[in-house]
Amino acid sequence: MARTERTFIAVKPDGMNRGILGNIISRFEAKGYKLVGIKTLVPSKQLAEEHYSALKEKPFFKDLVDFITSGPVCAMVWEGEQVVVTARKMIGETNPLSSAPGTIRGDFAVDVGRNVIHGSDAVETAQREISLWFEQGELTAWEPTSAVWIYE
Ligand code: IDP
Repeated sequence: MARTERTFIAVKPDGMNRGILGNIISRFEAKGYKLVGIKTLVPSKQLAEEHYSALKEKPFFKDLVDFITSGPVCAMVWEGEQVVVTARKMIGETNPLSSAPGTIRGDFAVDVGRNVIHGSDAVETAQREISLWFEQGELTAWEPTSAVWIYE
């Protein structure tokens, strides 16, 4: 069922250090999505390189891996109808200066290398990223009492 679609969201070290994790979580909660996994960690180089493996030929790959491993990341899994594409809309464009006000990057970031948040770009990518960052036992299946007020 589409309502059980899941996406992987990570608040990067810049977002953590700037104290905007709560604001970001609030946006996904207020939208009506369900948090099914959350943890903080400083990612290993191996995890970061695997996560961004599609970008390994890019000139900014080393800086990206150095940055994402430089401090805490809050890794999350959010669930709900069309959550992958909707989260990307809520996040904004890769370049924060191209991101509309009201989006997370539009509201909180300037530089592409400090764009505060990651969100999976497709359902298949989300599945790969979730299994990379989380063990099965770290995810919680639950039904919020608010579900009847969010889904018809
Ligand atoms: P996305 O995060 O919007 O999905 P991707 O193209 O997958 O964008 O790139 C992953 C991350 O790599 C971006 O969020 C950004 O932090 C960084 N990045 C992308 N393009 C550039 C660039 O041109 N210069 C520096 N960093 C970049």
